[in-house]
Amino acid sequence: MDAQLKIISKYLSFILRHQPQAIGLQLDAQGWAAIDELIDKTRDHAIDRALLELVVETNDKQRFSISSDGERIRANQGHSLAVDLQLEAQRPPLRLFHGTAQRFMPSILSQGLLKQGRHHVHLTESLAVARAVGGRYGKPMILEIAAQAMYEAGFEFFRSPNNVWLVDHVPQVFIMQSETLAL
Ligand code: HQG
Repeated sequence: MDAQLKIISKYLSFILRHQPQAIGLQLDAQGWAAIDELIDKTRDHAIDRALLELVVETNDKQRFSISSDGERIRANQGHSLAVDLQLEAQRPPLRLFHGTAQRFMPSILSQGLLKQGRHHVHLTESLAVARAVGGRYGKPMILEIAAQAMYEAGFEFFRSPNNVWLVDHVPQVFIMQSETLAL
């Protein structure tokens, strides 16, 4: 991703996931912002419609969606704000991965995976993604989650449009810490 697009993506993540009020923007209950208003209120960053579309299209993790009428934009996941993305619960694959830092392990093994500041615990089908996510906070550790066993036990799983699996909490019993997955 081009450096300028990456800066704008990070800025949009901040606004659309966490603090729209920082620029006086209001999201609706499903997390959508009016594009014209967003462009107007981010004037200092000189984001026009074409640049916004480029950020959305080229984003490495497909973090944003534009509504089908082209008028609104929202983050696909990762919010700390209370928004209802209206995702449908669905059956997850047998296993999912979660990348974390090795230093969090004692706490994770006693409390399970908690959503911390976000809406959900984030899980992925991709080992490579889990490795990269875990590496953001320290020496990475990849956990294997018995997702379907959790589902059978009644936990609801959601999948964001950019393929992040979301769940409220992962109790310890469903977490497998494989030596071969420790990096
Ligand atoms: C850890 C990125 C101690 C958890 C990625 C993680 C992801 C615990 C951190 C998305 C814990 C929370 C989210 C416990 C969980 N004790 N630590 N009981 N339970 N943790 O950033 O999953 O680039 O809120 O392992 O791709 O790292 O932003 O969550 O290390 O999808 O689009 O607490 O962010 O996407 O950190 O990352 P985060 P995450 P974007």
